[in-house]
Amino acid sequence: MYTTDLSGKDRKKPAPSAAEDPALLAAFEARVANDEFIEPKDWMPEAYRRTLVRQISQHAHSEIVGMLPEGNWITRAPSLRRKAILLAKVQDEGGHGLYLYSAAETLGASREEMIEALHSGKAKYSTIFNYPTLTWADIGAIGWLVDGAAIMNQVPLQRTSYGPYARAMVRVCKEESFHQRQGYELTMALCAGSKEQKRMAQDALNRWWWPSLMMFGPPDDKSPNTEQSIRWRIKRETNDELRQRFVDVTVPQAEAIGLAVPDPALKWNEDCGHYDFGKIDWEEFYAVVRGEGQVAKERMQARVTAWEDGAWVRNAATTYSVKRAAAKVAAE
Ligand code: FAQ
Repeated sequence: MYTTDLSGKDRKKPAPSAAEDPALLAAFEARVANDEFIEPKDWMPEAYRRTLVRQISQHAHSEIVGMLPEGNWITRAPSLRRKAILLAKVQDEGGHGLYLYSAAETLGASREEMIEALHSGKAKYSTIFNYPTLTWADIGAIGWLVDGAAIMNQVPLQRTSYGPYARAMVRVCKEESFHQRQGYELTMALCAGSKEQKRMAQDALNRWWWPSLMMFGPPDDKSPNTEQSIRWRIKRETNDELRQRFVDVTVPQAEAIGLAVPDPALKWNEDCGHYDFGKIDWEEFYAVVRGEGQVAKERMQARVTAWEDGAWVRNAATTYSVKRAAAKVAAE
């Protein structure tokens, strides 16, 4: 039920519409090739618009669902300092979701439609948020690895071809880079602590490493959207390129604090100047995408409950804004 189906049924493949004017299409492609931003009122191919709505709304859902694994630890943070940091971080993720929903709305998608697609299981969100946070060290691992992977993927998106998405990414990346550092700092503190704390940090790295590599999406030769998205400069780099960069940056960070990356095949390759790494379990990735993640049901139940419990707030805000507008008109 809570699936993010990859089977292809009901899938709207981006394909140029026969009705599209070749001159408009050529002008659009020239602007993209020239690295100009496409803005909401500009003409764009329908498949470009659909691809963006898909990617931006999935991204927004990931930010919102992504509040849950860490939100789970706010009441159990070990100090007031850590609690304040975690509260601020989780709130930032909520803010990212809101910018992203707004960016998708500029393409004609309604907020209700997007939320309904998430709650019904039609829309995807990142696989990473279907894993449980078992110990306090997981909060460090999420900041360090999950935010770290998110930044690696999102820095190039500051130059994505759709203006509102690119501009949202500028602020998101600034905040994500703080998140990454707080996660690494938390993990460093555990590694410099007792034996048991260091063991917890290692255990968290063991559990979050491979799912973090999966965040970048399927390998390039199995990624149906990459080629067209690169052509339209929606994506600026491929899934495999970004994944490799993440491994190259993160392995030395683990070594610096005395943690071992859980991959026996990991080896620096002098010839190409990158780390070689072991095989990713793509069966696990596709199973999580299908909705079989360890805590997928709990995640979606929590979102649906939050949406239903928050109905009165949305109603009150709407009623208040209608009243204010009416009072303004009456006063004019
Ligand atoms: N999970 O052809 P591709 C965060 C889907 S934000 C689930 O390669 P594409 C912040 C994909 O949608 C994390 N589904 O697709 C935070 C596609 O679906 P389709 C989210 C996945 O779009 C931190 C199908 O597989 N970031 O963490 C995943 O070209 C801490 C085929 O794949 C973004 O969304 C996955 N991991 O490339 C919050 C960034 N990977 O066509 C709280 C923006 C792929 O069946 C705490 N998105 N799929 O509908 C992107 O850059 C791209 O959409 C990719 C996928 C790279 C994720």
